[in-house]
Parts: sequence; structure tokens; C-alpha cells
Amino acid sequence: MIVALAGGVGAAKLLAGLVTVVDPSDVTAVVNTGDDLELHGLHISPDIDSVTYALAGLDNKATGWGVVDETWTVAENLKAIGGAAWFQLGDRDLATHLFRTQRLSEGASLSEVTAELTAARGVRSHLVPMSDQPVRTRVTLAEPPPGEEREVAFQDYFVRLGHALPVASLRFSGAEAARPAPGVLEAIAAAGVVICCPSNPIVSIGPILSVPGILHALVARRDRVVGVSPIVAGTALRGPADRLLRELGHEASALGVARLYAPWVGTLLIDEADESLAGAIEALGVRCVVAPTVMTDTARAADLAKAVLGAI
Ligand code: FO1
Repeated sequence: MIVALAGGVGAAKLLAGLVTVVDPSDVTAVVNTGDDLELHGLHISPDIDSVTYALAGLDNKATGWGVVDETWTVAENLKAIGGAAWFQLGDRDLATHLFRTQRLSEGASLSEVTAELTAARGVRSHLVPMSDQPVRTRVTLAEPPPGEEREVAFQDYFVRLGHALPVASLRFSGAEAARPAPGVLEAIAAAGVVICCPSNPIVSIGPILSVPGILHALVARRDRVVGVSPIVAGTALRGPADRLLRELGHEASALGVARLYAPWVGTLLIDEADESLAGAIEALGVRCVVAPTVMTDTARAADLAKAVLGAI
């Protein structure tokens, strides 16, 4: 069994490639829910949805989030009547949020709803939220603009403010009281390989590690954990991972990622562009494997998945 720690787009791409080279039902993805939000009375789980849509072949490759062939009738009408328009929900995507919110209101857990949604979309891999309890990433801005709170919710930082403002610190609200979702610790303990997907180390993988028990379970399987650096030649291929690393005092490089992950990642796969860092990474006690990591299409993602599996 293969376990993957997953954030949004980078994880979704790698997992879409992975399921072309292994039996999809052998894959369990533990997904970040620190990005979740409530908007228009709906519970939205962006990373769970990004991974689900990618595995169902429904992902919108133009935006990197949401559903392919999307239409925007509801969003346009919401905007016309003065509703919150900064976080765009497409018509097809809305069905997911309506279903999730209704089932949660009936008392289903987020894991149960996720299993129902993935089954309905024909996804054979197991998707598990990191926790059924709410854990929310909160971002403290270094220089809040006038009228802005110093601490904002993740999607306010990421989408409404365009992840353009420097960050002073982060916290994962609710983490202390959260428990790993059912099956998470068991899956990590039983996995032949645990893949840490090329997701943002700070705001995608960080929240997963904040759930009590998960880091401990990973440390115990360190020799089976393979990370993929989301930083290539000092930059994030997508999103603010490089800036966030720097702003929070880390090095924005594959070596910086290795330093962060060294306690629980036994092997780190880095891009060919970063080959010169391999020695310094190995000096940390992290095995280093060099391979092409840029996933321009599913075939490249499948090659990366094979390299990850081959690294163990
Ligand atoms: N990202 C944006 O940049 N703008 C949006 O309006 C937006 C809407 C949205 C709706 C549903 C969903 O599942 C994701 C959405 N995202 C949007 C992406 C999301 O904010 C981030 O990519 C993830 O949270 C980071 O992994």
C-alpha cells in the first residue's frame, strides 16, 4: 500500500500519474484540510476537491483548481446581487460543496463525505482528510494593509489578497484538539512507501504534520518516506512556497526543504536542476535521488511516480 501526503495542485498531478503505474486502490492520500473554508454557508475543501477531480479526470488544467468545462452562472449572479465574489465557485464545483455541506449537517464526518464523493466520481484510490476535526491555517501578515486584520484566514491570504503580502507567522488553529482521521495512522504504519508529494511544505504539508500523532507515525517510518521537493532551482513552480519559506526563516531551495523534512523523510527526490545540492542533502542524513520532477503532463507525472517508487 502507498500512502501520499497531499496538498493541492502538485499532489493532484503526481497522484494522477501514480495511479497510471500502480493499482489505484492501493493508494491512500492523506489530504490537507487547513485550506478549508466556509463561504455562502457551504463547507469547501479545496485540496480534497483538487485531488478528487484530478483522479477522476475532471480537473480544470487552465485554473489548476475546480472542474473542467466549468460554467459560472451562479458566480455571476452572486456577484450581481452583491455576494462575495473573491472566491469563485463554478456551477459544477458547487454540486460538490452542496453535497458535502448537506451530509455534514446530517452528522456525517468529513472522511465519510469524502469517501462518498470520491466513490461517486469513480475514484478508486482512498482519499482521507488529515482530520475530521476542523484545523484551519491562519496567517499573520507582516505589514497588514489599512483595514486588514493582522491575522487572516488562509484563503483570505491566498486568494483574496493574492498571496502577495509578506507573512510574519502561521498557526494551525484547532490542531491541538484534532485527531488524525480514521485510518490515517494505520495506513502510515502499514505503507510500503509514504510519499510526501511536491506540495507547499509550509501551508500544505505543515497542517498535516500539526495533527497530533501524524509526525510521530512518520518518524517511525522514516526509512519508507520519500519526499519530492516542490522547490526547483530556488523557485516554486506554482504558488508562494519559495517566498513563504524565506519569510519564515528557511532557505528556499531543495536543501532548505531537506532540512525541514530531515526528521521524518528518509529519501528526498530533487530535480536535475538541483543536482549540485545532492551532497549537502546527503550530509543531513537524507538519501538524495535526482530525477526530472517537473510534471508538464500525466506521462511526466507517471515517470516521476516511478522514480519515487524506485527510490525505495
Ligand atoms: N484559487 C484562486 O486563486 N481563486 C479562486 O477563486 C479559487 C476558487 C476555488 C474554488 C474551489 C476550490 O476547490 C479551489 C479554489 N481555488 C481558487 C484554489 C485554492 O484557493 C488553492 O489553490 C488551494 O487552497 C491551495 O492548495
